[in-house]
Amino acid sequence: MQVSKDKQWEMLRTLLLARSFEDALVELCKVQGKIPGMMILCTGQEAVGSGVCAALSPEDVILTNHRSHSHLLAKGADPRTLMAEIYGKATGCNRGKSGTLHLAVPEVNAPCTTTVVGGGLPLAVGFAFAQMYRQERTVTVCFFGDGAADEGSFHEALNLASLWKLPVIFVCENNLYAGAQRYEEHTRVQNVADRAGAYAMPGEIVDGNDALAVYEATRRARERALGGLGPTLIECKTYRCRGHGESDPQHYQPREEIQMWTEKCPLPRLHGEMLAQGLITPQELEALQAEVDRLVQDAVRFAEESPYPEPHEALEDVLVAS
Ligand SMILES: Cc1ncc(C[n+]2csc(CCOP(=O)(O)OP(=O)(O)O)c2C)c(N)n1
Repeated sequence: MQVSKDKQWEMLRTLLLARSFEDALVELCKVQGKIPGMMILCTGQEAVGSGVCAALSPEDVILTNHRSHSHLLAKGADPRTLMAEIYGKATGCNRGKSGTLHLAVPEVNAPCTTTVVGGGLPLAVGFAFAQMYRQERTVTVCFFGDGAADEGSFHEALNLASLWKLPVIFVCENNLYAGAQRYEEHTRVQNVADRAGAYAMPGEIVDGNDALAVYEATRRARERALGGLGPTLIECKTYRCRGHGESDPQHYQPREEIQMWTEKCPLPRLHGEMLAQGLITPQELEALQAEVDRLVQDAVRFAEESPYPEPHEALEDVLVAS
């Protein structure tokens, strides 16, 4: 099916925005030293967030992991409050308490980021159960890595979602590495999608650097879920072009491998196809790039000019168990 011009523009915009946002983060944390703590980026993997979120409605829920920036931006998170949060500022989407690793943007139905590897999967089952119970016409998407597919939570979540035919889409971003471990070092199962059969659900493999393919697979899985047929597992084959985090020198990733995947970058892939089909002109592409760069610069300015939280706010909005 031909993906509409508007959808392709939407995906291109979120791809460019995510890349520009994270390029700014590299500069801010590695060069300028302005952002402390761990910085985990999705450079090269942006087509997964863009393609998936373009197939969702605003009411659909996403649960994401430590590599969340492109998922959240593609779901519609405000770059200003996201950037301010990453700076730890009071104007951030979580008032400076989450930083980059625990971002939550409930206003776009991205209620939490969990950095517990595999932790999002059972939560997604719970959200999808609530959607079904309330008879909503919405779905839940769970983004997770190939490493998470080896956690017990993955298997429990898929089993229950299948048993109860829940409206959930499991999106595995197989970027070939889990930390410093290559895919073959943590499982003998060739494809994560092969595991879907064990839970009587479809398992689809898509080129994770092709936003259009990811969009189409998600659209089909969403229709299936809304039709009461239950969950789908989508494995997006992609690559982690940077280290696990920005302090990781990537000694274990062969240079030629990084180079090969850099050449498969999802951004030129989409705009190359759009240019070839006459869906965008070179001038429009330049203007779109300038627009997202302006948004990111504005977000950085907003974050820098914002105050840090006051010490007395430390115990506000936190759960205190007694
Ligand atoms: C339960 C748990 N075990 C270990 C870790 C440490 N850890 C953080 S990220 C990561 C690798 C995760 O790999 P993957 O799921 O493939 O996601 P990717 O980082 O490749 O996006 C590990 C082991 C953790 N956060 N949680």
